[in-house]
Amino acid sequence: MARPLPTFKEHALREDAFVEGHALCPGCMEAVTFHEVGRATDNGKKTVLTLGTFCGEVSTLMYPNLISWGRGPQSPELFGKSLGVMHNVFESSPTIAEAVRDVATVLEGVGAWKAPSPNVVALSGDGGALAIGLRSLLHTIQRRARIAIFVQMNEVFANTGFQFSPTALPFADSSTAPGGLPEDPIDHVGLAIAAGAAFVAQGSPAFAPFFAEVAEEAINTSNGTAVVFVPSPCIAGWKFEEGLTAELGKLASQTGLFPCFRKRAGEPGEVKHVPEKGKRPPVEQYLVKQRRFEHLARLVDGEIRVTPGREGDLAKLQSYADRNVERLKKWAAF
Ligand SMILES: Cc1ncc(C[n+]2csc(CCOP(=O)(O)OP(=O)(O)O)c2C)c(N)n1
Ligand code: SF4
Repeated sequence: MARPLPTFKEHALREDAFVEGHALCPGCMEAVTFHEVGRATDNGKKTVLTLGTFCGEVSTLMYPNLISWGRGPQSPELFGKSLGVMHNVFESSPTIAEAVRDVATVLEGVGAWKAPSPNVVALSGDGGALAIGLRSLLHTIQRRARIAIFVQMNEVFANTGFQFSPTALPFADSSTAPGGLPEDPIDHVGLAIAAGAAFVAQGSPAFAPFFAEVAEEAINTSNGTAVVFVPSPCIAGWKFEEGLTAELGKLASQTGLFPCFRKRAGEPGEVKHVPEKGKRPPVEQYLVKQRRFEHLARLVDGEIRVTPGREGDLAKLQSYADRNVERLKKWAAF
């Protein structure tokens, strides 16, 4: 990295780039993520965002009536505060970001770009990055493109009707896989590391200092691709009560289903915010707060009631959480 990373306080005092008016659902984690990413890009460099089609795009760019990105009207001398947004097709956010970086590199090479090298940031959903766009993601990483990618992990194709995504937890209900599928989700962290990413992280803005560090480190990665997977509670698709977004963000890590993780290539990584086995909250504590799992277990008078006959499926989910933590520890040591 070119310079020391800012402290959490310095990060928090930076100017945001995600502004009022967006139409994300109240309680959507993506809004919190975008504020943090916005602050991390306020570092004196022009920022170019590429947005695939996902909730974070369709709900923030309704041109010409609504544009929720930018740092307000700035004078031309404040080039380092400016932010350009490129909307691209569903699966191509990393590829378009890579092209932006290539153009910037050529302009710098011929002396036509005299400002500091820009921040180039790709945003997409998990369907865009890990289902239809997996090729785009992995090849951009493999080419060591100097961009940062933030993937919103809501485990469904939300904006088109909550269809199944390969990141979905076993037995999570979706519109195209009612009751969910029994298979483990795709190993997204492992795929990004195996493809050669310079920095890979998973983290929820519910762990604010951790997420700020990870966002800053990703934006400031200059020797390859940085990929950050952001577990993103989706109030409309997961069907939880208002006010639970941060709690679900924390439980996702603490149960071992989506632990906080970070690793720089060639250095030991860390798995964080997940207690040792035996001290972790059982997965049903997380599941009963979401109606997408109500066929497995639900809360009755404050007590967890497992649906008769589904005990084995719950055990499978618990086994996945435990194996997931062990697998991430292995990737951390890779
Ligand atoms: C090639 C292609 N196939 C399908 C679509 C329709 N489409 C647009 S966004 C989307 C789902 C996006 O899912 P995800 O990336 O997970 O983002 P989310 O909606 O959950 O935020 C689909 C299927 C498309 N735009 N282009
Ligand atoms: S549908 Fe889900 S991901 Fe989309 S804006 Fe609403 S809460 Fe966010």
